[in-house]
Amino acid sequence: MKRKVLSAILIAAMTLSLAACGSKEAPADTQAPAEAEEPAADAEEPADAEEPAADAGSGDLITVGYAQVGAESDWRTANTESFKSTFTEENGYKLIFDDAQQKQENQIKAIRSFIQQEVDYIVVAPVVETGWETVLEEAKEAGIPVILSDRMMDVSDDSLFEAWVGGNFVKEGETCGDWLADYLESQGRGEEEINMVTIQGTIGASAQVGRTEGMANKLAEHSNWKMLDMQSGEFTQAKGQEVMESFLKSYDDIDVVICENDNEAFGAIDAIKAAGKTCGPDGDIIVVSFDSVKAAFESMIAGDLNATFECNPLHGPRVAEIIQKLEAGEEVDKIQYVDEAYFDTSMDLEAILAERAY
Ligand code: GYE
Repeated sequence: MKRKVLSAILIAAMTLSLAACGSKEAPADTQAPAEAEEPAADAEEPADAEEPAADAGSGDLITVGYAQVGAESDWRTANTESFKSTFTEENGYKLIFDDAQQKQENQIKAIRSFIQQEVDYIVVAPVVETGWETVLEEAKEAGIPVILSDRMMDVSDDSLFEAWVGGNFVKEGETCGDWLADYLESQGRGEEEINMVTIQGTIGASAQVGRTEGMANKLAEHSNWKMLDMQSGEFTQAKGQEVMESFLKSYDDIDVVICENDNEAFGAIDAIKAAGKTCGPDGDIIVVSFDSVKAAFESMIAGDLNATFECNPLHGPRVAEIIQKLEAGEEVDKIQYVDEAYFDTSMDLEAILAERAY
């Protein structure tokens, strides 16, 4: 069925190719078959980014290709949901969603497919920071604006993207270090030798690089803090558990475990309990993490997690605002940080959880 629709589009496109060539605003009648045949729910379905080339333009709809990292965490699920609920046909968009399963090569393929489909905008949440120049040049040559969201890209020419919106990961790491200093002080442990381990995120991802760096800045301020080990838990619960199991085998005096996202902390907590140890405010090991998803509040309420440093995933409306400004020919701020807070067990967590959007 879908193939037939594509053939129809291709035939229509070929007939009108001279008129439509190179134009993002193809004549409305070229798009009519696609509009009529494609159910509205299509925008919600993960479209296959590998489909053969066809102009993805949809009449008056703005077509947006989103190259998503994967589905590795609660944060990511909330982020995907934010895009799917924002970029709807009702709101004037056609979303082509691609899940790269945490692999950069898949994201590069998805971006190339978006270029082939002549989308109006490409949005990327890059898995890692480096290695994007070539594919971004290709998008630029095709005249398709690229917007980065969530994680950053490290590119020498910043005209390769229009704007970036996301969390300030270094600041998140520093907030974590400051919180830890205050907490230890409040426990009368300000001068004690403190042994720490870190379960890092995906190595080379901005969220990993920034949080590790922010925490390292604070570590340098406390000569009694010792970082015993750091290993990647790939931002997943399963890997977080695995890494914590191995840390517990190697070190018998861990005071603090820093998890670079909440899901890794859930895995670490399981590993700590399985090893017969305790954690949280009344336990042997202090556990802190990043994101502040709903399940992290439940974990704090259960007495397992000590604190979580917020990272807001609701970037759909923020990216839509950037697109609307670009459509109107307005200037957009190149780098847009989102304000973020933190939460710990001294707060009224039940009340905060009741109001929490993710
Ligand atoms: O912390 C983690 C997710 O890039 C900020 O990616 C994001 C991170 C987030 O897998 O849970």
